[in-house]
Amino acid sequence: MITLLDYGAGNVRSIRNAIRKLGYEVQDVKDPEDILKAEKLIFPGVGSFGLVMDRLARDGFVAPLQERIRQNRPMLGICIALQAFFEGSEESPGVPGLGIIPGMVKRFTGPGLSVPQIGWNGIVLRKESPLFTKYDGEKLYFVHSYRAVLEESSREWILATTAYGGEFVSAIEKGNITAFQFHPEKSGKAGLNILNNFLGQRQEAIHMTSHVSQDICSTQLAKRIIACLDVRSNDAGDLVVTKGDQYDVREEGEVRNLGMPVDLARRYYEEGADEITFLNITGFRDFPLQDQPMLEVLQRTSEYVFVPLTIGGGIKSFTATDGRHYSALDVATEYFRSGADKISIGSDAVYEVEKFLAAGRKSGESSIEQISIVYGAQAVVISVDPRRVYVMSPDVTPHTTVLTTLPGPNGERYCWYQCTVKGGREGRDIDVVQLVTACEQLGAGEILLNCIDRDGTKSGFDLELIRMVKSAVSIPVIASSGAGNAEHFIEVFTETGADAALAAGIFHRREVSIAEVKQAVAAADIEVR
Ligand code: 1PR
Repeated sequence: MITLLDYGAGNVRSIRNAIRKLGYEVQDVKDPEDILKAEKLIFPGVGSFGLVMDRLARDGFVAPLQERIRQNRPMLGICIALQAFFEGSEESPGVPGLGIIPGMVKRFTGPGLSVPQIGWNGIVLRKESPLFTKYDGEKLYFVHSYRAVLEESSREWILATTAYGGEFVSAIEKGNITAFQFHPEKSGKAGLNILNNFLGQRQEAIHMTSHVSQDICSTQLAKRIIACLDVRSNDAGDLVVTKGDQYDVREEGEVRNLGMPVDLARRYYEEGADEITFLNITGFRDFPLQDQPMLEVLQRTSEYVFVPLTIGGGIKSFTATDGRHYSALDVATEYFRSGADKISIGSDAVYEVEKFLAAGRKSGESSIEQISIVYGAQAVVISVDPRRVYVMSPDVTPHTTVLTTLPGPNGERYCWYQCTVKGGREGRDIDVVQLVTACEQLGAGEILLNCIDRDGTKSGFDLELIRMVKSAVSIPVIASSGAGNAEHFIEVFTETGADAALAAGIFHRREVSIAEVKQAVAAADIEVR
């Protein structure tokens, strides 16, 4: 029996599912004494440092956690839980951590560094640990903007380090107490093995790993390959994966049906997808919390898929038919509790940025701000649906233009990228640079950059668009729309610096497999998992 400290933040369904998949029962901490009584305790951490510490303090969990650590009783912390061992974090000034390890957690900084770090990176083990039995050096999934820095005072705790804009502490361990900055429950089979070692570990039977290294840390964050599933109800009312050309998903009146969402997500997980994204493409006109099938898709997928899941479509505030009001945060919370690691906001982000630009200041009430404050920037993706608007000269528009190698229908050599809402149905007077820079200021952690002109065309990613957005923000950018073959992925990584590349059609139609894409990208000397 494993005891889980669920203090009500973020996606703890995935860790529950991972524990169950490995054959163990899970019980929850109900009151502070349970923390000391538990045989094995898992302390997951999702959200911001301040929020996690406030909730622990509110529920009276801080002292029992400190006591359990002092007693050296088996415990595994994940992500923010590792950071909570320190005295505090730059993320939440003035909020005390557990204070077990001296020092402060600091934000990633560095020229050209995408922050948050999102994706698969390696670890270098600095000492032996029973939790890394059978660990073969695989990359593991990280998602964070703050990290524990290496300091002499924390040396006895350091179990592993990772390089990202310098070396940071990616795992700590002392006796029976361990914590990871990465998410084992989201790190595929490698992560499940590590978790299994903790769950099955008996103190008298410790087999040490043989991978300890004293070398300088030289791990590298991989470029991610993401499979995207556009989901909607077909005319028979079934939730299906669909895909169109330039956002038109119908063929002779019928919605194209490319498979069932849970089955396809499982297939992509098995084939090595680094993440899975679901976009509920008609979410903008539905009441998302009444869309039970979509929540079920997420819940069922998270039983089988142990890489990050993003869900988008319909994340906005709304008033239900019974008059009850739901905020965008309420909607996002429901998705996180159903197994999502990140939510993606499309139309609502455009409306919020229009308000932000008109007011000239943050309101604190936008969906982006509210979700980011509670769940952290890394959980908030902005899905952008731009289309090209051609102009003869940059002077004729207030929008940021590019000199394009693909002139417009009348020979126009410049274009700007107009943001759209409602699945590309309506264009707004806002360009992609305005949108992404404002979203970054409001607290978004990642950009999912589609392109209506390229979507479904298999003609390659819009490199001009991606370069423009990549140079405008410091948060990670996922290139999307237009992948037609493996070379397109090499091209987008070498020519734009995109952090990840997403595709739909070629994977659904089995034209190119995820494994083939990864082999080709790796052969071009680009780091992949
Ligand atoms: O506005 O917050 O409700 O979110 C709606 C979401 O649904 C947005 O993320 C929007 O991009 C998406 N969406 C809406 N309508 C469509 C459509 O196709 N009719 N899909 C749509 C957009 C983009 C990707 C696609 C890639 C790769 N599709 O999902 O999978 O472009 O495609 P490809 O590799 O085949 O070229 P809200």
